[in-house]
Amino acid sequence: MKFSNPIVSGAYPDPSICRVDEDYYLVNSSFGYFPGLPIFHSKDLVNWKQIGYGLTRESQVPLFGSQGGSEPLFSFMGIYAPTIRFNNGHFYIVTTNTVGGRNFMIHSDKPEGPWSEPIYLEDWGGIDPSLFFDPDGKVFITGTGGHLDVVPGVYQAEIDLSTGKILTERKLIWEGTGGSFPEGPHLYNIDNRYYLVIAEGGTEYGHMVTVARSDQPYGPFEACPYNPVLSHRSISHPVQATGHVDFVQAHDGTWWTVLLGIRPIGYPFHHHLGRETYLAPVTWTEDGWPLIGENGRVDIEMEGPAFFKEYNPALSRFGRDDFDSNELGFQWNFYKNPREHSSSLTERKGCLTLHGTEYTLDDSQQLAFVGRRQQDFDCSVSALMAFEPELDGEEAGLTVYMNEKAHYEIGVRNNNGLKALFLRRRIGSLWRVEWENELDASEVILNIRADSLCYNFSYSLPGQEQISIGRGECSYLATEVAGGFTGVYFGMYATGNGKPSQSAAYFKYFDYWALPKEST
Ligand code: 6LW
Repeated sequence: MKFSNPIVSGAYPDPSICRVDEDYYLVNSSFGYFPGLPIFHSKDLVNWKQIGYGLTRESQVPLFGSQGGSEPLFSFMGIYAPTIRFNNGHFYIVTTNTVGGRNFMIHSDKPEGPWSEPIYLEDWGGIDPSLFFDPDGKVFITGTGGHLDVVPGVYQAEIDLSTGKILTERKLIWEGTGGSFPEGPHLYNIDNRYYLVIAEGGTEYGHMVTVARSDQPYGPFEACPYNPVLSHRSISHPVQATGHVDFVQAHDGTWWTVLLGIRPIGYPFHHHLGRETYLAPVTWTEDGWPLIGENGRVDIEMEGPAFFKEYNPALSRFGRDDFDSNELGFQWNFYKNPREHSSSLTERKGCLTLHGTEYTLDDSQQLAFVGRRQQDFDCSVSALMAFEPELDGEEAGLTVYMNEKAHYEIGVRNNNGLKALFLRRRIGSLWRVEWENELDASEVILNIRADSLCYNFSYSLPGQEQISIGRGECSYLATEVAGGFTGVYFGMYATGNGKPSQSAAYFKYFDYWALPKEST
């Protein structure tokens, strides 16, 4: 049966996968969002349900801190490219927190968590760490990049799993085939040979996957004659930038890979939903090399595994959250570790309450923000908000948030004593309130309707019709313009604009619906 890519849409890049009998587990990068490391479960490689997060406590993942240096964008920092593996009854994830620049490992016996405190790898720099359990009992860490590396390439050493101690010299095992940024490596032992699978060309339009193999875990590695075994560079295809794979052998013996890809629009290409997770078959040549997809191409529609029978409608990502539960669903993220008491589901029953901190959406800091990824080009978002901003500067609303330098808001604020509804856009150093009007109502419904080109903003007072107040182009929030590694989030936020807010914002519901293409 055919399935549709991406299998996990929206900003879920750098996928890593493992299998335990007939259960599959997937993890993605999470950058500056909290909780970190979303973990998904599947029985058929196509239907994925989020079951938890690897990083749920600030002690595991400090994401705030001083920006330092002349870094132009801070929000792309945080949790990068994890690897998940299962060995001997235990799950392991190894990853990098680029805020602080350290690699670490967490473990758990239950993939849904809770996961352990981080075990920091004191002598292991760079990014994209991976674990490999050798049949002879040794455990290897493989990774890339980092200021310690004179030569860009894939580095490897033995590691003590319980302490994180690096036991042997860090050795360069492969430089790749000459593409930029050899990264995202994973080592596998397949039919008694060691296969090293990496990404090259950077995570943009030159992205590709190359393979090498050896009889020994440290090489010498022989490059696959069919490299790159995956790349969409320079081809006309709705999916671009494919790469960063992780292989899995399914319980029926077939081979599959997860990978990241983007769905760009316009010309020149730009994409704003971030890098998403795709699935593709892996087949083996007679001379023992893996090929990905159809001749190195991965399509939107592909033939699924034989054990994929149907889509599970219960996994729909659409609907209303009326905040009746005492815990946020897995779709929700904070931006950075949330400040204590900045959000609550119990303070006013049936509402998400936000208390603005001093930070604004222009600061890559602990602002009061609860958001979810945009996962569909054509979609609508609405939230009913009750907010009485008593002091000048206090504001709350809905944001279409790419990063601290690229975001659009529809919100309510106290502007010199006047309660006003506004639409504001920030694009790089350009910043403008596009529309503002006095609001004489205690509750307002804020609406965003997206298509692949524009966000349309409107509001309504309960029981009244929608009033359109303006629009903002998707292209200015695209990665190609805004930078970074993430994708657009729809967020509820509050801020005191330089001082903690005295007035709470109450969100009574939040809707997220996909729209049919024609209706936008
Ligand atoms: C990740 C690197 C990459 O560490 O982008 O696509 C970086 N590849 O492997 C951040 O996602």
